[in-house]
Amino acid sequence: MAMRADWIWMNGDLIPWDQANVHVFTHALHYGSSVFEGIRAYNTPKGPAIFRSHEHFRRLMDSAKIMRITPAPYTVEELIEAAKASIRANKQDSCYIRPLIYRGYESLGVDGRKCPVDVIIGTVPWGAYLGEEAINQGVDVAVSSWRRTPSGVGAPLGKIGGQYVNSQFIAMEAHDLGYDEAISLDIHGYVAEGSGENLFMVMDGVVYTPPLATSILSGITRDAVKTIAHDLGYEVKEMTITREMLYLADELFFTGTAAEVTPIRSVDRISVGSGTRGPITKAIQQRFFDITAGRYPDEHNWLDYVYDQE
Ligand code: PPE
Repeated sequence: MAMRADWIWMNGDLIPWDQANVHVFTHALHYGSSVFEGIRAYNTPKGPAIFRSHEHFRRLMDSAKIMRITPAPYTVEELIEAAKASIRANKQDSCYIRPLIYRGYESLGVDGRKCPVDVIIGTVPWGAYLGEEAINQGVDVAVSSWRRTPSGVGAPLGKIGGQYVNSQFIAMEAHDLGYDEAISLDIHGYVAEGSGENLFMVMDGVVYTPPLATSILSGITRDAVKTIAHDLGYEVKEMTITREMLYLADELFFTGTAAEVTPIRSVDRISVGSGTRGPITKAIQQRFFDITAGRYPDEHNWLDYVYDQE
């Protein structure tokens, strides 16, 4: 069934889902001139809470700046309020929030800056990205034959619609070959990330993740997981990672808003460690899910409640 909700926020108003349409000459549809976010709101004992709302909407503004959609038509605070209004209107306990800023309908031509800037925020149900089972059992991945779009060709730090053609190549190839997902390498052959997730590696008790300069998105879950790993007493390092390190790693896992923390149990059909979820992955997952469920104290102020707290 199609992903949907009753109401969607569009250009300042909450409107019925089925009325949120665009013209087929919308610039973004032809040229990928859009920027977006993916954010989760979690069900907690104090009602739905948006995970790291400010960081996500600030990154949306950063993407807009890279895409030369300036000035942004709304502030971070206005967009957070709009997302909350949509969650309330849809009576959602938890959801996936998809803000999208895009060049609308005016005329063709690659430089779309004559086209209007339109903004939507949809809040929709979305379960485990790589399947419920994947959270416990892990996923089987391959190293993609597609390289990640490098900086200077694209702008990997921007979450820009058109750049997700590269992600689609990576994901489609992986699925056609019978894998759940793939790990892309950057243009130099160093490990970058998944099609829609950042990557972490555990080796001899140390937690590693590739640096921003390896053509990755600056993931907000990546940042949260670095903090959690540190809180749990693990050493966390950014390190350039090579393909064969993936084969020798004790543990590997993906992080992302949609993927949350998902273990990787094999790469190129080679088992990662014991071939099951590793203990450090499990501990990090547990803390992540405890915080987002409101079961563990929100020490880093990551939860933004949708309803006013007494
Ligand atoms: N890298 C890429 C390329 C990416 O798209 C995402 C998010 C991440 C890393 C992780 O970033 P963060 O969510 O801030 O931890 N991918 C979004 C889109 C998924 C989709 O299929 O759409 C997401 O997870 O919401």
